[in-house]
Amino acid sequence: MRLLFFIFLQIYITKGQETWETLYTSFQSDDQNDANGWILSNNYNEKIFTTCKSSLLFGGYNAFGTNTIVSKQFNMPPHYKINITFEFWKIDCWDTEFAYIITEDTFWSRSYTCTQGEQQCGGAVGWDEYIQSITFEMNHYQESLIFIVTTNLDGTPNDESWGMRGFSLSILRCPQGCIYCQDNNINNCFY
Ligand SMILES: [Ca+2]
Ligand SMILES: [Ca+2]
Repeated sequence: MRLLFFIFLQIYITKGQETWETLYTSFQSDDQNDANGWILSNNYNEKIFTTCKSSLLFGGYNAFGTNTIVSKQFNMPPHYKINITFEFWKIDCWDTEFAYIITEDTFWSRSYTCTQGEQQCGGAVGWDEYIQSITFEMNHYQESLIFIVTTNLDGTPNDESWGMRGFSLSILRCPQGCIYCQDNNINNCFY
């Protein structure tokens, strides 16, 4: 029994501690400077932010819709895992169209309908808003990371639109001094 305990202890020490570190956040408060560094194409009515109920959204009603693409590139310190969390807001009358989120090799999609969620903003009851919490956690080692959000909507932005809020990017860093790693074992480190 005692031997087993020491074996487990040894494994634990060798593995080291994994502590998530938040590298970047945006759209968590009402600071409109948070759009800096994001690349935005085909937004509507020159709108970048809108208010939905009491939340300020990046995009939203009459702002992000058909053909809107948002993306951001991140320069990354040496790391081996990433975690991205944010809220995708489906706004108004989607006709089972899809939201697409692309992060490196990961492709996420989900379709939404007109009445999904609850009335919060934009068109009235029956054209409802659905808040989807999304988390991606994946192995990632490269020095840069690209994150893209778009949809296949085809209507006007006062009929079907979207926004996002609460973006956060966290990493597990390589051991100190390491410039490339695929885990946190110092013996596997490249200097
Ligand atoms: Ca609505
Ligand atoms: Ca449509």
